[in-house]
Amino acid sequence: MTGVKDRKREANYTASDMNFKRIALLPLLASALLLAACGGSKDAGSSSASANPGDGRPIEISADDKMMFSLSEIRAKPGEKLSVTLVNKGSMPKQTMAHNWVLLIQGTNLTDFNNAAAMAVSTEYIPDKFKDAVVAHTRLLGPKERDTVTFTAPTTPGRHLFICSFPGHLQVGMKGVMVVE
Ligand SMILES: [Cu+2]
Repeated sequence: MTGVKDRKREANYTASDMNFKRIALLPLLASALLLAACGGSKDAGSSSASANPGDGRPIEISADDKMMFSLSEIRAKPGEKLSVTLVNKGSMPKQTMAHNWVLLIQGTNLTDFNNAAAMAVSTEYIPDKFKDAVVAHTRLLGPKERDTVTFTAPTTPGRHLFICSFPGHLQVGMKGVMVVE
């Protein structure tokens, strides 16, 4: 008699256990589907980036006519090899609205650099005089253009500023920081 009772109890347990599992699995399944969907779009992104390759850790930053970088902070390991891609998603003509991405060494006087950059039209606003202050920079990009620069992150831990050196853009906040740690 007791054996039957125990078996019944056991059956009840497994039934409720299965119900619980089914309920618990639902959100898991949903998130797995979401993950798969995100993974798919990520793959599409990286395959389009491979048209403009770089063998460092890929980092994509976009900018548009609102004069803001999509990333204000990039984290990197000292001396890490990085491939930074800048994408200009804007539509205004290059003469009035172009962007670049310029990473500066620590301690660069931003005002001095930016003033010199504004005069350096023939070198796409990268001033010769401050060449040593530039860790890496992309080309100057007009609408719908993109460029990748591959370089070694600074070996000195700390905060390293990056800017757009097109005249006037730093002043409205087109800058960010690479945190090396
Ligand atoms: Cu800009």
